[in-house]
Amino acid sequence: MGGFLTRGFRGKHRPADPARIPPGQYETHDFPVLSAGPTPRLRLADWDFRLTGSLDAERRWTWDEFQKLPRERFTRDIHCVTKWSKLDTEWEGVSVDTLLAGVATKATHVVAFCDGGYTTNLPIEDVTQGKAWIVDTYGGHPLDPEHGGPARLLVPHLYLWKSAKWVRGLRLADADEPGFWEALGYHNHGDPWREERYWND
Ligand SMILES: Nc1nc2c(c(=O)[nH]1)N[C@H]1C(S)=C(S)[C@@H](COP(=O)(O)O)O[C@H]1N2
Ligand SMILES: [Mo]
Repeated sequence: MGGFLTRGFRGKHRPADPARIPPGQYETHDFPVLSAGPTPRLRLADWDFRLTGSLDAERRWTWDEFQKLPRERFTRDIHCVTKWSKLDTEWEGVSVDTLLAGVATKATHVVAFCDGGYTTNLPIEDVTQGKAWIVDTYGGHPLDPEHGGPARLLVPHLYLWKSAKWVRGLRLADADEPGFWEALGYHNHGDPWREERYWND
């Protein structure tokens, strides 16, 4: 009986700190899958990551080259526009800052492009200075294909539709242009703390 009484305090699911849940969101301990199409599958030998568009010269990393880049492990809260938030998710990957190091560009925006054709647009300030990564590891394991494996963009300070799954590169752009969901009515920016969910928010 003593165990029963103390279980609530020992349980692995602590109650959410309300200060960490953005307006209109609820906490979930699941990791829902939201994909606009089928999960693409490709061999790692066929994977590469590219920087294209408005820059001095295109950059390309094969999977093996990508694995040798400096990596970061970090824990962040993530927020989906469908209203779930998940706290303390653990990731590992390469900072977009690392990929852009030494690149000469006047780009103001990037468009992430993916296997399967999904795109999403972001101002360059939202993917630099420690705000975005190309991740291939979640919770200490290779990223599940349903969640974007082998690699996805992760931009945890914006709604999760900006975190493009199966990402294959970033196109540097001198002007903003809407990506897949942005063209269909999602907010162009997507800050969960400002509830930037849809066009008129
Ligand atoms: N390539 C690609 N990336 C994508 C999507 C998609 O359909 N295709 N869905 C986006 C949306 S709307 C959300 S909410 C998150 C969901 O990520 P999850 O399935 O890992 O929870 O992925 C985003 N990235
Ligand atoms: Mo979404």
